[in-house]
Amino acid sequence: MTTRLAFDLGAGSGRAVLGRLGSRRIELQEVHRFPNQPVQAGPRLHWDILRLLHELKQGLLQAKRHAGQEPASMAIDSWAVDFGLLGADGELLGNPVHYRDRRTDGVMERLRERHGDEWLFSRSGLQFLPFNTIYQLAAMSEQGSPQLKQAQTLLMIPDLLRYFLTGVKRQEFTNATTTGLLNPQTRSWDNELLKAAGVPVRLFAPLAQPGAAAGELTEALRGELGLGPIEVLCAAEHDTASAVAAVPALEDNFAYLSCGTWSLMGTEVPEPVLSAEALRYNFTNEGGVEGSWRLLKNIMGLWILEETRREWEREGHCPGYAELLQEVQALPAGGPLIDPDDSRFLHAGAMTPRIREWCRETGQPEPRGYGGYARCILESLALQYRYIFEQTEQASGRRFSGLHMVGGGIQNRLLCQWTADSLGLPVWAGPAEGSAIGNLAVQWIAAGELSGVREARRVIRDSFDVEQYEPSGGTGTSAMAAEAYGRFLALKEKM
Ligand code: LRH
Repeated sequence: MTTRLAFDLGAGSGRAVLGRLGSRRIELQEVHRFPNQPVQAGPRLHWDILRLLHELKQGLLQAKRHAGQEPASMAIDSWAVDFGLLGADGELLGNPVHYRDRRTDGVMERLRERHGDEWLFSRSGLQFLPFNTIYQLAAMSEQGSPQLKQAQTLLMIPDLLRYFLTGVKRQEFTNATTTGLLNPQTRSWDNELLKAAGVPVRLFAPLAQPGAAAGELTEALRGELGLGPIEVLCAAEHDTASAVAAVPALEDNFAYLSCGTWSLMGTEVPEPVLSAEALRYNFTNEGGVEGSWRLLKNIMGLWILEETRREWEREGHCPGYAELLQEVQALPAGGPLIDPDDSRFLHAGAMTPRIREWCRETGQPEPRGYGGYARCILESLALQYRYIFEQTEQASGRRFSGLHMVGGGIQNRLLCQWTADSLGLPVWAGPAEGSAIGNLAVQWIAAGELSGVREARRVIRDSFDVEQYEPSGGTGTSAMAAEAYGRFLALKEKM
């Protein structure tokens, strides 16, 4: 049985996962886990890219130690939209900047004004999010960035880390579809969009598909780590693309929610949906495995709770997760709600003042105590899931009989239950390691050990527990869930 290695990097942590594929069964072994801590340096919020490279090296060593030999292949997936720029000599010109940095403030608005939403959306198929790569690059261009002037190659985060390991520069397709610079109809970089953003065309090369070969570990690195050769592949390098490839759905028409720092909700479609409705709802089209597209929306996700907990930690006390959820459950329904997708919740920093502000502006009482804030955030998320679920049905012209949830966020069982209650439909939760499994699945498909995504999903379904949550009180939304949703919509209207 061969072992293969997935590196899955999230906005808060990363992991190295060994995968073994037996007779129609997958076994996973997490061999290394590490924090991914952004660093504020002067005015800029950065990713600590060299630390991440260091952790990848540790992961490679741990993989060999656990498997007793080098894995047959490895691939990397990570969060989308961020990148590094290389100079003519192949050196990294600057430390990659975090998508939550404020350098893009106002940039998207200016581009939308200048070119119009219809034009931008019809060419890129992407939802308007201020941190999309196109706006990050436009910000650099507007500011006359010397780095951008010097740059010869742009590499997205997994491309860049893979380049550090192999010396091979390849831009991978699924992550490229999150930039806002790719045309989903031609499936390649769009020169008009590049021109509109003031981005040099020379930074972009033909794209590599998920599963494509991307070199081997360099000899220097093998010497440094004492490792033999390891084949390096492109995964579906956007973590959401990997996560959705691992949704254990057996039907073609299904709704998913990839639940982590972000909540990504949508459905898989054979062609990008560039309709007026998709634009009005601000949906996105992101490229997936085997030519599929994800019609989806970013929902602010567990980020608000994670950031609130960091705020409490800075203040000296934060209840543990289990304790916090107990407090949440002890509180009565009918407490204050927020719109989790209000842009004020996007940036890092203290969240509770922003939550209080939102409550004040909408005439609601402030949340009280740790449990009050956590309840407000989680209940609002579950309600926003229903809101976007209904929009997904409308934008895709489909009806769904339930929702597949994957990703680390499903460990929050209360959120899964409230999502089922809010939708009035079953939720199928699992697996939690969606992105790492999808990353491995692409490697198995590339090696001919699985025939394609359809088979991969079947094997994933046979290998991992999927927990079913039924709406409390039976199918259909309960009176309580309906009341909360009505109140939620009325509050959104006010803003
Ligand atoms: C989730 C994710 C999401 C992007 C965001 C930047 O990790 O990749 O799909 O929109 O990070």
